[in-house]
Amino acid sequence: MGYITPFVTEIDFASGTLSAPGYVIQRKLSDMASMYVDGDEAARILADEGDRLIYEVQGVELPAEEGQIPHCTTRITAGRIGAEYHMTKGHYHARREQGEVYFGLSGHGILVMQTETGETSAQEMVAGSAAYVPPFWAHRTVNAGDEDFVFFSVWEARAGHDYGTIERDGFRKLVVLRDGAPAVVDNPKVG
Ligand code: M6P
Ligand code: ZN
Repeated sequence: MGYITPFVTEIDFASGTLSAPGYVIQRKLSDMASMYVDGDEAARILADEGDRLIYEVQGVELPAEEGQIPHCTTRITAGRIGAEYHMTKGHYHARREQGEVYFGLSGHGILVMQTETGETSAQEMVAGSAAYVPPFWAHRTVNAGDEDFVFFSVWEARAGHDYGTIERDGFRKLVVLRDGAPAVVDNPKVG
């Protein structure tokens, strides 16, 4: 195993900014337009308003080896694509038996999860919420508020990200604005 000396990272809860990020990933609408149920509205926004930042991940860089514990923040901007709130791409772990922990730092989110056998779950997250993503559950976070939603994540280094299964199958549940409030509804495009 790689030898790592101890370190501390300072985190700004409002923005998710790390004092010394090992990497920063930005996902824009153009990176994930096809994941929103209203593809026409995603295309209209890209054409009329230009690209927009959906979320940013800042993490510490660690070797992808057994025993290492990667951790990062994610900041999802406020906004919607049609009725659907800004969200992450979402993924299964390549190693399905690996779980993950999320901790809310600021704002209001909904953690949407599902299994390959058809179970679904949607959990509210605010500052101070510790959410458990059990093994075998795909996970996507959604900003259900009107300010940035920021959370901290911790997982095992060999879990790996499987995006392809979600890109192919989608999530069964969407988070949309309905009657003036966020609502978790069935995805009409997933049977
Ligand atoms: C959380 C963790 C990360 C993940 C990030 C963004 O912070 O689960 O591993 O990268 O959310 O989600 P995604 O990778 O699905 O875009
Ligand atoms: Zn994960």
